[in-house]
Amino acid sequence: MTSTMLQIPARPFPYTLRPGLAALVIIDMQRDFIEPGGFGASLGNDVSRLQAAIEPSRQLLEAWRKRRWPVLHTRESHAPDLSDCPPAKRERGSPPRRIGDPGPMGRLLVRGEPGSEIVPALAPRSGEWVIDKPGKGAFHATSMQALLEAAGVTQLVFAGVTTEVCVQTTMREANDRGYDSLLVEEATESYFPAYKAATLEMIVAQGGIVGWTATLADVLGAIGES
Ligand code: TIU
Repeated sequence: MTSTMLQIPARPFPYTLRPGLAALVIIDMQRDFIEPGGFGASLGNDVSRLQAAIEPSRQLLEAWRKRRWPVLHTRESHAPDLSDCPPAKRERGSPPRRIGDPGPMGRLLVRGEPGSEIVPALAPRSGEWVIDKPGKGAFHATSMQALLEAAGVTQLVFAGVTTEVCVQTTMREANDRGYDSLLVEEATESYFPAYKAATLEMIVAQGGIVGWTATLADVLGAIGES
């Protein structure tokens, strides 16, 4: 860990990254959202769009790992008995398969099932935090805040899916808890391009009301990764 601060060109203004105190938070890069036959597909989405976020997220992950900076992965998932899944979440709408129903990757959004796993390119390694979360926000009903506080993490750099659902919800939760949050543009994706674009704008509006956005090249360049 070093105390030298790094300036990342960002919107709405440069982001000052404190090496070692900024965790990379990769939201829900699970097969259930990215591959056919999972939860995202059951909601009627074209899941192929989300694959674009894998390689940029992998480059961030590699950069953080190389520097031994903290990394946190999240998985939206439920206990096998669905005791942590509010009926309102399971019963909403009329999807062909609901949370907990069997599919080609096992039971949808259930912990331990193949679909719940993070895609192989981003698989967590030992020493990295993995948070299973029942909600869209990663702070809700998890140990995330306690874990970050215990480690002295004060900043969060975000990647993952989907931009306007779990990523934005978690960034807003983080903002209210005092974390400076930066979203890396190419490392996040949505099933709806317009919603991704709108979310990036919402984050930086009003002087960074939620946080910052930056390009992958600007983040990697600022931390010395060519
Ligand atoms: N449906 C959708 O866009 N997202 C989710 O349900 N969860 C996450 O964003 N991870």
